[in-house]
Order: sequence, then C-alpha cells, then structure tokens
Amino acid sequence: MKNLVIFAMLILALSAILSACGGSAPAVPVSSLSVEMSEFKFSPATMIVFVGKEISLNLKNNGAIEHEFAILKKGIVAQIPFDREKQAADILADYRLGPQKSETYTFTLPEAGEYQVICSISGHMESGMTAKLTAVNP
Ligand SMILES: [Cu+2]
Repeated sequence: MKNLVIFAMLILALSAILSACGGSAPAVPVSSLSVEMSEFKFSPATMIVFVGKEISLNLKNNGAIEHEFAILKKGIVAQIPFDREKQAADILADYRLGPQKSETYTFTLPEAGEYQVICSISGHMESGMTAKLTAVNP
C-alpha cells in the first residue's frame, strides 16, 4: 500500500514537470506559454494558443538590454522601420522587461488567426526580433 502511494506521488510529480515543459516547443495549442527573449529573438518563435481563453505568459528576458513582447492585432504585419507612435493602434498588448528580468502576464486573443509578435524597441524587429502567435478554437 505504501509503495502504491509513493508511485502515485511520482506520477503526479512527473506530470507536473512535463506540463511545465509544455511551453518550449508547442505543436498543439496551449493555455500557458514560456517565452525567452534575448538579442534579438524570441524563443520559441512559433506559438499556438487557444482563442478566447486566458493565456498565461511566463516571459523572461535573458538578454543584456530591455526587450518587449508586443502582440499586434490580428492580420497586422509590422512595417520596417516600426514607428511605435504612429502604429500604437496596431498593438493589442505589450509587455516590456529589463535585462535578466522575468514576469508572468495574462492575455486573451479575441479571434482565431495569426498574430505577429514583435519587439518594438528601435532596431530590434529589424534585427529579426519577431515571432508568430496563432490562436485556434479549442
Ligand atoms: Cu528587443
């Protein structure tokens, strides 16, 4: 009986570890994302989440400078160079983090489709700091 309890606890611990790793390279929609930022990329650069569901975003800046995770409105593709003031209306949500900082945020995507993610800090998107976020129906 004691062995059975230990076994059950091991299974629970293992499934918790596995679900925590789910954000690294999702091929199926998730409701929790873990994204790392650095010079000048997002990792992963392709993400799939559920539409209309609160998504938790565990964001980490592994870089030496400030970065940003900005989700553009569905179907908007940022023009280079990105003029943040002129294109403020194109941004659905944005989260900025200083170097070596991490934070958890939540967001909800209103419609199914593709959303471009960029770092709008001057020169970063131009250096390749973009990602693709896809929202699909549960
Ligand atoms: Cu950046």
